[in-house]
Amino acid sequence: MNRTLTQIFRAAAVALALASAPAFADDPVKIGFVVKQPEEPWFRDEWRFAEQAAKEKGFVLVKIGAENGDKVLNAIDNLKVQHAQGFIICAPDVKLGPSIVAKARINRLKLMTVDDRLVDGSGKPIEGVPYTGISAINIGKQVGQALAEQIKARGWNPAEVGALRVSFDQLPTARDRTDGAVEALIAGGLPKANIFNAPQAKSDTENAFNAASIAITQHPQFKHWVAFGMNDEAVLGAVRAAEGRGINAANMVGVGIGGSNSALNEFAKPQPTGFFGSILISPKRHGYDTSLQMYDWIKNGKEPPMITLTDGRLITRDNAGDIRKTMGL
Ligand code: FCA
Repeated sequence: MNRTLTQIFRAAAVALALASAPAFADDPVKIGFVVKQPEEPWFRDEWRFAEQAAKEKGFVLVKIGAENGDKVLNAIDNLKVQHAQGFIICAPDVKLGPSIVAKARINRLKLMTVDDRLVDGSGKPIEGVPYTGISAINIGKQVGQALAEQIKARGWNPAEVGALRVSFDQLPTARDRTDGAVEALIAGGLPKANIFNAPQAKSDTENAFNAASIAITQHPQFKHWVAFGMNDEAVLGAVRAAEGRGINAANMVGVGIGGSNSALNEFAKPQPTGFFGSILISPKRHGYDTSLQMYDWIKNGKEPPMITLTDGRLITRDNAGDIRKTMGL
C-alpha cells in the first residue's frame, strides 16, 4: 500500500472511532436491564447478578419490568432521557425485534438481548444483536432424559405413562426446549402417541395449570404422568393440575428448567411433590456476564460475542444445594 492510501485509511479509522464514542463522554456508565416478567424468580436473580456487576464496576443499573410492547418502547425512550448508553433486554414478545432495534438505533443506545432472541418480520433471528441464551434443545434433551430415567427407575410400563408437553410455541427458545424433551423421551422408549400438547396462553404457572388440567382430563386412561415445559413455572402448573386430579408424587414426575426459587421452594417442602427436578441454568451468566459485556462495550468499545449459549445441570431435592454451589450461585 502506498503512503497516501495508508494515511487515508488511518484518517478513516480515527473518524470511525470518534463517531462511535459515547454521546455524553462525561456521563457515568448507565445500563438498562429490561425484563418481560419481573415477578418471576429467574428474572429477579438475573437482576441481582447484574447489580453485582454494577457494584463491582461502579456503573448505574436501571432495572425495568416491561410486560408489553408499549412498556418496552417507553422504557427505551426513558433510558435515553436518563443518559443511559445501552441496555440488555428479554422482551415480552420476540416479534418486537425490528421496533426494538430501530428504537435503540435512533436513541444511539447499544443493544444486547438475553434469554429470548429477537426475530425479524419473517420470524428469523435478528443476527446483528448480541444474544445470550440457554442451549435450548440440549437442555430440553436433559429434561427428557431425566424423565425417561425416572420412568425406568420406577418400573412404570411406558404404555401406561402419559406425557404433558406444556407448550409455548410462539417463542422459539420455548419450542426448542420442549422439542428437545420430546426427542429424548421418545429415544428413551416412550410411545410418541402418549405425548400431549398443553398450550399455555401466557408463560406463567396459572396458564400452565389451566392447559395441563384440560389435557389430563382428556386422557383419563393413563396411570402415570410426566410433564415438561419451557421453565419451572410451566412444570409447576402441570404438577398442581395433576394434584388437583389426585395424581401425586407417586404417579407424577415433572422436570423443569431454571432451578431458581420456584424450584427451590418446591424442594423445601417436607414431602416430595411431583416436581421431581429442574435443569439448573445460570442467572449469573445471563445477568452478571451480560452486564459486564455491555459495560466493556460502552467503556472500552469492546463488542460482545454475537452468540453465547449456556448449559445446565439436573438438580433434585437431594443435590440442589451442592450443585448450585459448584455453579457459583
Ligand atoms: C425465558 C423464560 C425464563 C427463563 C429464561 C432463561 O425467558 O421465560 O423463565 O427460562 O428464558
